[in-house]
Amino acid sequence: MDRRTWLKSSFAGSAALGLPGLMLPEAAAQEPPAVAASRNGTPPLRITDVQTILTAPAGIRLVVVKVLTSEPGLYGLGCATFTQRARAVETAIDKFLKPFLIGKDATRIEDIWQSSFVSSYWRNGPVLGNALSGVDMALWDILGKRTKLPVWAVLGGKCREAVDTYRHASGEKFEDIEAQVRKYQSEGYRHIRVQASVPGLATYGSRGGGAAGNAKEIPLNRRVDVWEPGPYVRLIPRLFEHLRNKLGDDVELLHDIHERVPPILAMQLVKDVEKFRPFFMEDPFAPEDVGYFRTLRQQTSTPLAMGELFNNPNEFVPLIAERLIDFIRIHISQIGGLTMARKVAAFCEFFAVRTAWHGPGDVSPVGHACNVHLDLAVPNFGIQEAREFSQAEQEVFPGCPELKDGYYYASDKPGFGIDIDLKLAAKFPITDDPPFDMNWGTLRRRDGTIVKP
Ligand code: GCO
Ligand code: MG
Repeated sequence: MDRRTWLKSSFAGSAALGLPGLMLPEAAAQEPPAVAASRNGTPPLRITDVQTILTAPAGIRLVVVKVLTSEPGLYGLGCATFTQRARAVETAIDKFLKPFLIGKDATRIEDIWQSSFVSSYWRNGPVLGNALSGVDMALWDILGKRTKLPVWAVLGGKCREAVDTYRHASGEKFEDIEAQVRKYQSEGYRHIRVQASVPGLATYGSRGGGAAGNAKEIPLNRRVDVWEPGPYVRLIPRLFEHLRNKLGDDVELLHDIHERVPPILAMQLVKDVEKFRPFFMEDPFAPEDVGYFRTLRQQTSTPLAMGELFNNPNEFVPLIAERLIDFIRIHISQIGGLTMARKVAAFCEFFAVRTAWHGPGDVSPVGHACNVHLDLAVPNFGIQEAREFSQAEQEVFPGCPELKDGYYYASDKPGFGIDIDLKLAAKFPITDDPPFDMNWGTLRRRDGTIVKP
């Protein structure tokens, strides 16, 4: 019996179950009156195209998706930015998701998420997660535009008027970092992430330091950035001490360990800075070492933030359910977009975990808009990583979230309130040579051992 006959036979009984005419995919045209009535005269909204836009107005490879519909002029935008593998995400969308989605009902956001998620059989992971996110966010943007509501209203309305943010201060000299913190305070920021570079070492989040094998004549893929954890974990507590002595307690200080040190040293560092009351210490461990959180939690009450590298629920559900972290730092497009992120936020609520979505330069302005709309609508909002959008970004993406006095403000326009100028976006093509920033995968100890970046 071929599949079609089997389907027909297995659904034949649906009437008996009171499911009037459960439609087979190709029977969509003959919608049962109930379904047609539910659209009260509005024609079915079909997906007519899925376009992938790669642009780099700030020199960072961004991937944005535009979903077009059967309603003239109605389209949505979504972020699918995995900057280290931009072309791979483009292929996943153009070659696989697009043919799977054309003609489908654009209002069925959850069903499209679930069916796209399993359409590759093997699922989760950064490439497929970002591809799905681009489409998913765009469908929420469309729903907002169609209902003439901002997405924060579609999600249940505002829990606050604006979104508190944090910015990055970094440098080699403590005085330089202190000066940056003071500058941000004068601009209204209350939360500042502080990163210091270790002289002679390539330190995360702070230029300076040094890299041995980086002479220009060495091919990019064979360059080496030298890193040693010891000097770093002994330096950061001194940085916090300096800043607390100079700035007092009124400023919230954050720090990103960026999973770069052996777990036991990360535990030492998190405990050593406890007396300086950091707002949170981020990514003490790599996703592969989350088992250490149970031990760390027993030994310190320093707030812990984790998650930008997560793209599988099995990575974050146990950490949240066991109350082993305090802030979830997920990069929303890595987990498939808004449909999944709003569930993560709701799940976190039951365990007093607050949101702190990933928000650096390799989240597109569309992704930032999505972050902000969700931040406004969830009760357990914690803080939002922010960045100032460059002039070029604001021109390519009219409607970027506004940043004022340390707060992000979302637009009241329908959808995410952000658009894209395709002509202008094309003026900032991404570079394919090299295909990604080769400062990932080049970090090594002095003895040449590779280090997680
Ligand atoms: C952060 C992150 C970023 C990442 C970057 C990777 O906390 O903002 O750690 O800086 O390293 O997004 O591409
Ligand atoms: Mg980080």
